[in-house]
Order: sequence, then C-alpha cells, then structure tokens
Amino acid sequence: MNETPDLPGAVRLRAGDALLVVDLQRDFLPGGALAVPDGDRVVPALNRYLERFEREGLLVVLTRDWHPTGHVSFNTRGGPWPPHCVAGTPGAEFAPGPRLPASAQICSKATQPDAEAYSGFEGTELAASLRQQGIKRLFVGGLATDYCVRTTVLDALREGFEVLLLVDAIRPVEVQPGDGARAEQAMLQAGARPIRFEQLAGPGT
Ligand code: VGL
Ligand code: ZN
Repeated sequence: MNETPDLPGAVRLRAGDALLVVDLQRDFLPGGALAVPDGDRVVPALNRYLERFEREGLLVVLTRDWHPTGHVSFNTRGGPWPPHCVAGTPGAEFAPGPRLPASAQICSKATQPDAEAYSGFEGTELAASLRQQGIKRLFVGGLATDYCVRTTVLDALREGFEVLLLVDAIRPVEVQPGDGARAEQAMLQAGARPIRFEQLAGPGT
C-alpha cells in the first residue's frame, strides 16, 4: 500500500473542474518590471497542480496581462504601475519553469489602452467559454493575490462558478502591508474555499 488515505476535507477532482492560472508572466517574477515579492515561489507549487490536472485530462486556462504600449495603468500615463506585460514583449511571456500543458487555453486581458482590467473575466469571453466547456468548479492560483487573483476569484463567484483558492500557490504585491491577507479574507468571505495541494484526494506528484 503506497496510497495514503484521503484527508478529512479532501477534494476529489472530477469532470467540470478547471485549473485557472493567473498571470504567471516574467514581469511579475523577480527581475521583472513589476516583480511580486517571492513570486517565483508559486512556480513549483503550480507545477504540482498543472501536472495533476493534465494527467486527469482536465482543462487548464492561463490568463495573461496583455497591455498595449501606453496602457492607462502605466505610470507614464499617470497610472499606478511601471510599464509591464506589454503584448508581444519578453516581459509578457509566460514564466519559464511551469509545466504548461500544450492544451492549455490562453485568456488575454487588459488589452484596451484606456481601460484597466485586473480580472480575467473583465472584457473577455472567459465566463462563456468555461460554461460552454461544462466547467463548474475553478481552482485558482497565480499572481498577484491582491490584484488579479482577487478580482478574478470575485468575478468567478459572481458568475456562478464554485471557486477553490490555491492558498499555497498565490503571492501578493503588498503595496500596503496586509493587502495579501485582506485579499484572501475577501475571497473566502465571498465564498471561495481555501485548498492546499495535500488536500487533493489521490496520489501525490
Ligand atoms: C497585476 C498589477 C498590474 C496582476 C496586473 O496580475 O495582479 N497587478 N497588472
Ligand atoms: Zn497590468
């Protein structure tokens, strides 16, 4: 017997589940234009989930921040952020390291010059696309906890999806100390359920 028994509160993956990886892009990792502190720590964590979802034949969706040059969120235009994730540039590429399945679907967001869109659901076809593919439950991780993960999770819940927040695979920007913890609180309060990899039923990595 090398199978460990399921933990109480274990979550068993099933048809209708999808892994939603938020903005795992070079500019959000150490050395990038808008580096999230310890952002690279989510890579090995997400790899375990990516592998599991791929092995079980479940959908993986990757959102990406995909700004035009001169996006309204850039400090060059009076916005809060240094220019980052400009469409087609190296900084906007997916981070090296994560085992992104070839079958993963990509959702580009915040592509309009004059509108910020932190959430993967804002100004995209994501909700319709997930529904059309029969997705009911979303496992959400990535960067950053207090911006794009938070807004994506809150929108997912509003859209009627069940959300499991991968608390071992998210990291905050923390412009203000405590922003990460507050964002997690807000997501859980809105109905997201926290999960760690060890809680997934079945074999480990
Ligand atoms: C993000 C700030 C600006 C994020 C994107 O992915 O959380 N944060 N653009
Ligand atoms: Zn952005």
